[in-house]
Amino acid sequence: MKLCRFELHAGRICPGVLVDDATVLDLSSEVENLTCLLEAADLRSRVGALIKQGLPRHALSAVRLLAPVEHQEVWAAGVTYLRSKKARMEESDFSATAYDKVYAAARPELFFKSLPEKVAGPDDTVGIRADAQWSVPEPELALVINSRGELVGFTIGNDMSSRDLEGENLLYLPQAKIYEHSCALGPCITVATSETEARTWTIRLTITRNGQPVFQGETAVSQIKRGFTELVDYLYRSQRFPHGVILLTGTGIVPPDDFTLRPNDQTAISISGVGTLTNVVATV
Ligand code: DO4
Ligand code: MG
Repeated sequence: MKLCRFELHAGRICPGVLVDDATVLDLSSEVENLTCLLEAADLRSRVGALIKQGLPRHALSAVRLLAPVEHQEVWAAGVTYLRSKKARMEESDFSATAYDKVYAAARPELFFKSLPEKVAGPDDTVGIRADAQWSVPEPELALVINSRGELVGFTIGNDMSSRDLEGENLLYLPQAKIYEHSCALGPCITVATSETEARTWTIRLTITRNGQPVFQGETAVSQIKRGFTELVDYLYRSQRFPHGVILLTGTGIVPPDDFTLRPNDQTAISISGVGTLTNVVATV
């Protein structure tokens, strides 16, 4: 079951279900927004019943998919894959041991990533900082969690990062991670799926320049070091999320050190079980 948000015509934003690759079911007459559904005690049966109701359907080509986030803050976990730890230790100097230590520590790295209204959706622009020289996308499985701390769905996240800023000094992490268009989510939220199932999924990244692929990488969700419940548990320690929260789970795909994104590059992140999130790069 894949939930989405879409714009039907200017300013009319609707919650929906992706029925297939070409059709979206319009839930707007029955449900106020996606958050109401994500908060439902019986999400699977609620969505199942809505699908059987004969609600209006639209061609996907006639609507614009939006980031599947409403009032949820977006957070991110870091250094959860060996690949991320190694790449970060290589790019940094005096802070290299911090990555080593956090990879092994009981407490994960968790950082604030984005306000919901700043998140880019499918086909929107993702940003590279004008004052950075080394920018990469970070393709990540994103957990969708409700206000009760229950993991209710999965989406795709892009944790855009300025590697030179982070590598120069770990205290620059907020600037390397949080700037205009630095976070993208979409195209939908897969619900009624277990962590066990999600751990069988593959994450793929393709970066295209002038129509040609310039980088392709792949990882398996099973390579993540930490359990999803463990990450959620730490995030909800001494903190409430009244609207729920989205948590990116870290990257396991890092392009080679001589690669940096350029304006007009296209990033396509695919996660089996969710779909593909495509964006175009621009300097911000
Ligand atoms: O430690 C800095 C950020 C790590 C991160 O974003 C990742 O591993 O995905
Ligand atoms: Mg990341």
